[in-house]
Amino acid sequence: MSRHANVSLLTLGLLAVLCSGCSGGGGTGAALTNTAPTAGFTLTPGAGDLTTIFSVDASGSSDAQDAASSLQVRWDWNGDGTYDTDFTTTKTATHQYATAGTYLLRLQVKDTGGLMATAEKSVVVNTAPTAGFTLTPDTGDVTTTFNVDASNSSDTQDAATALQVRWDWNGDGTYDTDFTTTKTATHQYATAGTYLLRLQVKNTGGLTATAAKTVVVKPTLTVIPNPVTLTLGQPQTFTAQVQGSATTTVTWQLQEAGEGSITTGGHYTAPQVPGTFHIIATCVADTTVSVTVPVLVQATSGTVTVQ
Ligand SMILES: [Ca+2]
Ligand SMILES: [Ca+2]
Ligand SMILES: [Ca+2]
Repeated sequence: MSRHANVSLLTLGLLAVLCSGCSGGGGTGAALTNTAPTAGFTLTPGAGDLTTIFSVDASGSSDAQDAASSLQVRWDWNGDGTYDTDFTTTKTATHQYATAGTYLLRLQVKDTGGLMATAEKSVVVNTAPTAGFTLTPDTGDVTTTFNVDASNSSDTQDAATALQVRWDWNGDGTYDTDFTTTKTATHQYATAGTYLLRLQVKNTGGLTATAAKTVVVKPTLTVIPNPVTLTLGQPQTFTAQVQGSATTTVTWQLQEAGEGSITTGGHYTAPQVPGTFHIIATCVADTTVSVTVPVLVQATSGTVTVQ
């Protein structure tokens, strides 16, 4: 019993010493070991131009001892070491740059103990490129290969070779090619129409510019037969083939009025006099598209007299 009591006393004494040391030392240690906050912020957008309002948000900053809400922040917009705002607990701010360039945007965070931390992000303040291109030809038909060349696009910061381009052939707002540094491209249209051909140019800062040109694509018209040789009064049916248009009808007319006759269906009857006449077929879809067929009407079938 006596031995047990001694052990208990010894244990109590030891615990008392340990507790006293722990509790006293722990309290003092917390006060002395304030640690610096951790600085972090988001920048939106990461690049822009002189019209861009950049938003920063340091809400992601933290501190082991302080609530985030009690941390103070300030900003150096241009990384020159001079903070451009006062310390505030408001973590969000906006800034617009007056001059193009690449800036080191710096955040400083201060905790309630006065300890600091900084974080930085690079921000590119760019100017948009200038978009320009040539279109050759600007009028054609559904068999035409149209050539575009955006080589005359330019940028203040980037070499022309670094600029990327893409094309919207039909102006529907959906770009039909991927971005590429190759400035030339070709396109052929399957359907006749007037299209707004749009170029978009992107510089290395991600800024874009567009340019557009109107391209006129006509249907094609083929008349069979063409040309043709007929005898006096001989009938001939002409066939018109329209490509690139939903409306495939044509109108028929004689260039030399009264010399023979032609129906709306293209059924021609040669005149009773020899000579060279012309049939004109015109697209209903586009009256600027027509084909003139020479018709040689001979007095005697199969006999040609050469003097
Ligand atoms: Ca702290
Ligand atoms: Ca500054
Ligand atoms: Ca398109």
